[in-house]
Amino acid sequence: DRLNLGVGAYRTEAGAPWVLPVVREAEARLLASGVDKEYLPIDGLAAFNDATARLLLGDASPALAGGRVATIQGLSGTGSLRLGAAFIAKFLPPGTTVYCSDPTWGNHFNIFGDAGLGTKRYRYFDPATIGLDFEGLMADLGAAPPGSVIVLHGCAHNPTGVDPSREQWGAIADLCASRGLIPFFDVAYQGFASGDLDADAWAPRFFAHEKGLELLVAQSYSKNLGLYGERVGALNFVLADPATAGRVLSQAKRIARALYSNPPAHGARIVAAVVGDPALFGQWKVEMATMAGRIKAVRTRLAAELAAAAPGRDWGFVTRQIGMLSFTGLTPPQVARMTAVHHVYMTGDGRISLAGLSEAKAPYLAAAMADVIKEA
Ligand code: IK2
Repeated sequence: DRLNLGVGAYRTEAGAPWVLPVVREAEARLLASGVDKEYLPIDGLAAFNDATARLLLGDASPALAGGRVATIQGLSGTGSLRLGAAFIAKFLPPGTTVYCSDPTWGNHFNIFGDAGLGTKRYRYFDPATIGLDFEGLMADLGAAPPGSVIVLHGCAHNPTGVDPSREQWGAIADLCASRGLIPFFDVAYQGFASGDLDADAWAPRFFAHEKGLELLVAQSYSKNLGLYGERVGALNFVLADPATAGRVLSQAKRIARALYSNPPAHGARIVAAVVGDPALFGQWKVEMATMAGRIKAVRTRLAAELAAAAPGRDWGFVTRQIGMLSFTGLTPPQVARMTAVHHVYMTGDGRISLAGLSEAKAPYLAAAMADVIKEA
């Protein structure tokens, strides 16, 4: 009955990793076409960069039409964030601080810290409601010095699964505009969170198009296309004018040249093949919706099982949260008991990956959670 809910990677209902059939098909086509193993250009595969920027900003993006976007292929989400961090460290004024949500994906602090940048936290999660501490967030960002960089999770916040509402996003965007803060979106779950590529890119599109903000966006294809080990992603800069976009791309390439010379080709070719072919693109959307749908079904089942096993508590947060991760609100001693007694493995902060759970095992997890809550 033991459960590994620590790893943030998709698993099937049977608990196995899943190579998307659309990826297998794209790879078969690539192999048949006899692609070579030559280096890519420093900024990556042109067809990939075009596809990834359009996926992010939409086909009708005024920023893309205006030539105001600089896109460089990166080493998945992590490497794209790291490239952006290096750019900030090199070109923004010394002492520029990067604000990350409290809590955030732990690697954010490594990424920005290793680039030599100072980091601070802004309030995000309210343990009392297992929801967003919106007032704390606005107060902390409102106190950030102008020119600070604000890391925002585009959708499916890791680790909490708690996202701002569209109205709240609007207020955050207005604050960034009025205070001169620079948004840096981390988009690691586009299409994987809700099953809809456009819905999951709403926030960065809104900031860029409706509010006219300059911003950075790191993208990852680890989750939505299941390309974890291929390391495919991108860093996008949305800028005020095409001349700036040209200069920024040129400087980003200089940084990439020194860090890793040029990015890996295989995963980028898969993305370009899938997005560039209407049939494969349609198939990807179906397969993405399958993953998102399974996780939603697991959430629904777990919430029902928890309500039955521990009826004294409000378990509504399980279905309110989005994406594959859920902050359970379990304390460190409760997490320790989950592992020691029930063999349920999760991160020490009480985060579980619902991708590692099946509907069949939801009753076991609910019973274990009910037990540790009772004990504490
Ligand atoms: N940014 C965020 C917010 C992420 O969640 C991830 C992926 N994290 O992996 C899941 C986990 O927490 O166990 C990334 C960036 C980086 O993804 P990539 O694998 O594309 O570098």
